[in-house]
Amino acid sequence: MPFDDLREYIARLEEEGEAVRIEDEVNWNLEVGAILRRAHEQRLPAPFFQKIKDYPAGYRMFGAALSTYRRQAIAFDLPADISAPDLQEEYLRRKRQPVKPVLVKGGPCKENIHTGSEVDLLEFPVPLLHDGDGGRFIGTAHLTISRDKDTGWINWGMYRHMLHDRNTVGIVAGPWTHFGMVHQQKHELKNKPMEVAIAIGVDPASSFCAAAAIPRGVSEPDVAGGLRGKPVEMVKCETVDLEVPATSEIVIEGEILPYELKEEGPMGEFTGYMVAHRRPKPVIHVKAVTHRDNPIMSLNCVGIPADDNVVASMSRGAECLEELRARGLPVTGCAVWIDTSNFVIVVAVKSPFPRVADDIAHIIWGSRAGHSTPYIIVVDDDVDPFNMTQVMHALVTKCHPGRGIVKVENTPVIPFAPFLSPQERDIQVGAKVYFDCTWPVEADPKTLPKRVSFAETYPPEVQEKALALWRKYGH
Ligand SMILES: Cc1cc2nc3c(=O)[nH]c(=O)nc-3n(C[C@H](O)[C@H](O)[C@H](O)COP(=O)(O)O)c2cc1C
Ligand SMILES: [Mn+2]
Repeated sequence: MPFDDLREYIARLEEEGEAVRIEDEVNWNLEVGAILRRAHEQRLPAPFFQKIKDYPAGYRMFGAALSTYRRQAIAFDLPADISAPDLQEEYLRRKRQPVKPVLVKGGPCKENIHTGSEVDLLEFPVPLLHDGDGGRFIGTAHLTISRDKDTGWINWGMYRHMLHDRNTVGIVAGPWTHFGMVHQQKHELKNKPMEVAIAIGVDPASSFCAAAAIPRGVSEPDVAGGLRGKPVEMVKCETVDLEVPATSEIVIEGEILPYELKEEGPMGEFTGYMVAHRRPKPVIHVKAVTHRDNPIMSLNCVGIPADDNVVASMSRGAECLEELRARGLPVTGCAVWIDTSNFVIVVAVKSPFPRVADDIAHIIWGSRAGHSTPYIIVVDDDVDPFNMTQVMHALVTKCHPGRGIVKVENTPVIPFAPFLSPQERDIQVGAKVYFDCTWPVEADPKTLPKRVSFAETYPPEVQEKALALWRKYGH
């Protein structure tokens, strides 16, 4: 059965040993961040903080909801130990069967309604996550909801929100994101305000869709319904023309005025560095806040992998796989390694023609899911793209250090990459590279080096004998 809210999901994670209740009082000022950071880095259970300093009993915080494949599998009601490729295939299968949300009259998110001068975002335990952050961040695991009024396209994304004061927050959405595009093209350039809703603490399928690499024009709520096999129940906002999931823990409604900017950041980033400086960013003026009784503030403390950016690891790999298959390329797997801050995509292919790696790299860079990937590795189909050891072996043995490494310069990049120069970050132009680790298909097979391994070097009967001997000796 799909989870109807965050609370049901946390209860299931607790049963599976994937979440832990922290009963000791914790401070929103760095302590919550440190405990969560440790959990992300060590792959510890998701912490569910019960008592927050300075806040009333019942106001809780919950982090790392989807930061492992295991938790994602549980979120989709799949066996927790499903393999990464099977998880991708199931995601793609369900995504092909979208289910539109349904509008309901009311819901738990309306248990408390504050509008106008009653709005006070400091009512909630907003964390200072990293020492050096430019402020407390209220949006680090949430849905930022917006609409393209020309087409009706609803977009959910996860774009960070720094708290400025009791009724304004910032937003950082890259120009390559769907929010960034609609904000710039449909609002700012037309000098129009843009309505926004932020839903914090939602059911896991919806939360997944905010951070997943879902193509342009596709409404994330429809995909969330598909992933759940049941529509998401939505309620109308109080002050803006948008809908939010009825079971959201906290809802923030507001609008962005054209060209209004306020200093924002910095913040620890998903690359494991703090690269971007404090910069002027758009501001959301909050018109209303609604919340459940005893709300749960969901959060991430991004940095060295792995936090909820693992949602992007899984979905980007899946989306690229689908995109490459749609072009008729015999791709057998597509992996984004979670330990690489999603900077590496590995594609396994049965090469249909010489230099297919060049086509693969450019198709990935031309897609929403793969656009910002600085490193692409293409391997033959006998390599498991999820197996870092196998891929590194292929890289150092099959990729020619001259011909096999192909750089593209003067290309759009995301500004967070720590290796970029300050100037490159400013203009968001830099370089990307692909590594062709496939044998040339045009080569005479007899000229290709033969691999030396147990599975490939010995006749089956000798292998069987060796295995039997090892079994006898307990291995
Ligand atoms: C924890 C977390 C924080 C994120 N923060 C941001 C952010 O501040 N700005 C941004 O542009 N993308 C951020 N992302 C990535 C976007 O959520 C992701 O690119 C998503 O696909 C955007 O939705 P869209 O494709 O509909 O634009 C974050 C992702 C996660 C998991
Ligand atoms: Mn989108």
